[in-house]
Amino acid sequence: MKRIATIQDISCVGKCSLTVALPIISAMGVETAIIPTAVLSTHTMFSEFTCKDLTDQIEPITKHWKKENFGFDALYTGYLGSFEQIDLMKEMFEEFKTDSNLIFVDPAMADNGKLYPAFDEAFAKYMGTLCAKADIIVPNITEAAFMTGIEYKENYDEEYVKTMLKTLAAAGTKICILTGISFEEGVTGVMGYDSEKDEFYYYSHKKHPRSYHGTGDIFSSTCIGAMMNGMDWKEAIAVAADYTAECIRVTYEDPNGITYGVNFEKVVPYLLKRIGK
Ligand code: PXL
Repeated sequence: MKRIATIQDISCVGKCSLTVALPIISAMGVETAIIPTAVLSTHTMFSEFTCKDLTDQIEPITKHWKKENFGFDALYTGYLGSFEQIDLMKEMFEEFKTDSNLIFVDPAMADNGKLYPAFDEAFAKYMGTLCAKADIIVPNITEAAFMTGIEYKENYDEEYVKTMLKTLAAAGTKICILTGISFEEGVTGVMGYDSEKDEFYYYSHKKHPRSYHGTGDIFSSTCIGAMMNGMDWKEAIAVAADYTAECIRVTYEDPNGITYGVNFEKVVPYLLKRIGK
């Protein structure tokens, strides 16, 4: 059985970060070790929330893991709360990187042209230095714009997206994936770039008329889960995009649906079928 470690916060209500990563990746048949970086009452898009920072637990946990000789087929970081946590992730990558495992970074920090409430531009740039150390990254256009310094645009063409991907890759990442890429009305998708092969790949699907919080985390978790199931990055982003879109569809079609996240739980059977389980 494959084993990964994912490092991100627990938002107790909010269906994002660890509360989606753990169930989704586990359901895909992959052992999922976690390091909670903070415990919040909800994600930060609510008007108020509590937050207990757990930065001081990260090093003791990784030290113990090292002592036990634990190894991981992938390390996956999501929402991180501070420069110090980014530095600790860099150290963790050094400690746990092998010739065959995968470092996967989702720089979860912004969307729709804006940084999440807890962050500023300096933090976004610093997250870029963590992305540079990853094998695969999955920013949206907003996050990529903040990290590269390329102007954020709502309307763009293929050239803009390809330039963004090449700029991200030039910083050091092998495979860069941009999420939420739409070139036409009613259609959205993801575009990836493999810098070693100098190869682009775009996967698109119907765009649903609503967006929800936490879907980036669902995409990332599914993507790493699919890769741990032997899929290459192109197959993995297609599965992840389809599952995320299904999660959105069932949520807005639910007359009593919540608004702060998606009903990803309902669509787990679809996901397992999609990966042949
Ligand atoms: O889904 C990203 C995310 C994760 N964790 C926390 C968040 C957010 C987005 O706002 O606030 C705490």
